[in-house]
Amino acid sequence: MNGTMISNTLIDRLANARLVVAFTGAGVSAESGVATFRATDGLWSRFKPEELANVQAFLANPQMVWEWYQARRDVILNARPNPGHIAIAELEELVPKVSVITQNIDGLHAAAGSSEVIELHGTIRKNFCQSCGKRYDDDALLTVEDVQRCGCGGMIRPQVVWFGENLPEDAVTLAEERSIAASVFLSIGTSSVVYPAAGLPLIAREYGAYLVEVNPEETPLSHSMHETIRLASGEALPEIVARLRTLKSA
Ligand code: BV8
Ligand code: ZN
Repeated sequence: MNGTMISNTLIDRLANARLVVAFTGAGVSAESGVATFRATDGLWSRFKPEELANVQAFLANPQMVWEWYQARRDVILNARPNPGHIAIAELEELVPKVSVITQNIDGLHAAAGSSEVIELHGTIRKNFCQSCGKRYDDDALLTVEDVQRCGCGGMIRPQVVWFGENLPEDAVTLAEERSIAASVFLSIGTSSVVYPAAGLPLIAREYGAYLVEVNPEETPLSHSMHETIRLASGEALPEIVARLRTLKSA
């Protein structure tokens, strides 16, 4: 089932679902004004991941990497959940269990009211010391211009997963469990190129989930989907929730 149509099959599957996974990437936050990575106006269009989102870049140019994150924090800390985030949270009223597995670091799913949010790539709202691991959770750090030093002399960095770094083990374990148990797995707003996150939709499909892609553009996983919805998440998700609500109230 391809195209912009939202099928009755999907609505039926959701109506009978035990567990629905919403797997999200930067696209779900695009309508909140948060730039994606790989779209033409995306964050990576001016920079390359290897230049910024990795430890070597941070150690070589700590101030440049810190400033890049502060620029993103300025946007993210003023961003609001959009209708796509809100629809995912509302799904919890209609389905026994909803799990959000996100690659995003902006915290907008929690802000929208989703109760289970697995942050595979960390969060931009927290920091820690690159050398000793000490956590620095105070919000004051989210707006300081210059990279700060820990008492041990190490540099303080955002609590995000950089390229070449392992994902948080507990997050990966729970994300895999949810993907295996999913009745419906919605892959929303992700270019499906970064691993191991991009492997989750395939695990879900292997264990029998109905696999759906919500993305205006094709991705390398489009051909593995049972259904692709070529719409923005802020348009498709509220429509899916509205149709599910109608079916359940009939
Ligand atoms: C790991 C956090 C084990 C920081 C990010 C060689 C050496 C080392 C590693 C590798 C290697 N080759 C491959 C790897 C693995 C590597 C990887 O996958 N690389 C890719 C690029 C090939 N992965 C890793 O390194 C991971 N760690 O493997 O550890 C290990 C250890 C040592 C050595 C080897 C392996 C860590 C990956 C996490 C990196 N951190 N971000 C930060 O945010 O600053 S990744 C970054 O890209 C994002 O966090 C996001 O998670 C990821 C994917 O981006 P998307 O979210 O999909 O966003 P994107 O812009 O790409 O796409 C947006 C989509 O939305 C588009 O499709 C667009 O059409 C759509 N869209 C736009 N508008 C809308 C929309 N959809 C719906 N509605 C809309 N309105
Ligand atoms: Zn330290």
